[in-house]
Amino acid sequence: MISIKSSREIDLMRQTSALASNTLVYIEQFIKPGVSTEELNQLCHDYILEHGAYPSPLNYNGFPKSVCTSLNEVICHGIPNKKDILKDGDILNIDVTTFLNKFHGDTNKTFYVGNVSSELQKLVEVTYKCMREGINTVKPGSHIGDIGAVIQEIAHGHGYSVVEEYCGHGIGREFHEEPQVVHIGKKGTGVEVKPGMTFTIEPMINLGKRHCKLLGDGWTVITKDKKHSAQFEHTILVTEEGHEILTLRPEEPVVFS
Ligand code: EYF
Ligand code: CO
Ligand code: CO
Repeated sequence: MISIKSSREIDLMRQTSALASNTLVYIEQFIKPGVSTEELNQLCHDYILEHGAYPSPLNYNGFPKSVCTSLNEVICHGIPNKKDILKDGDILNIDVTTFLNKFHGDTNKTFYVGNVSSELQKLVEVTYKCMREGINTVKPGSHIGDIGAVIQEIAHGHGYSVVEEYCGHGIGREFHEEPQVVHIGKKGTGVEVKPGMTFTIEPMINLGKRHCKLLGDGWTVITKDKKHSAQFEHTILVTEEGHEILTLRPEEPVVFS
């Protein structure tokens, strides 16, 4: 069942999503060579608690930390730890989900650590474009398959691959609700989009092949070929007119083309 949020529920979704977004803005100042992903996790954890919320990933299905930190060849669900020390040239995704007033808001961003090669900058820029063009398809009467179709076209057009095993998702009172938002697809297929739906779009784009490998810790997903992967994520509300990006940061354009 796909939940359609009431105007009161939408207001609560706006509040939790704004906090998730603000957490990414806050953490950026600390992302530099020499910092550990454990320190970044603690800073995010404290910030979220100070704002009256709970970090949704902590203890979710047994996940041990408050945010996911996915470095270089890590695709998603990287576990913050003391041994992962950022170095010049890394790319680091931080994925934040907040639980505030009984609603979840979910967003992530891939950050540059110091000076990043032009090859990796291109991967990150194209991944952002994939997410924004996927979001641009969303309006009443569009289909979930339209999102994946656009993402796939852009990524493949640049010689990149799209991860198929991990998806965007409905979000609200639950961290993960229906529908699944696959990042590949065909235009006009899948669930029809309706006002009041809230879901994430979170494409994971690989420099090399699409295949993944789950590490022995049971959480961390890496690229099988050990090449870099990038990701961006927003929580989206479907409106009568089109959509609203609930986790938009001040640095981002409202309209992207
Ligand atoms: C076998 C987790 C559970 N799952 C999803 C739990 O949607 C997310 N990010 O945008 C998302 C974030 C997290 C998450 C953080 C922890 N988990 C991970 C891997 C497997 C699993 O269940
Ligand atoms: Co997320
Ligand atoms: Co998500």
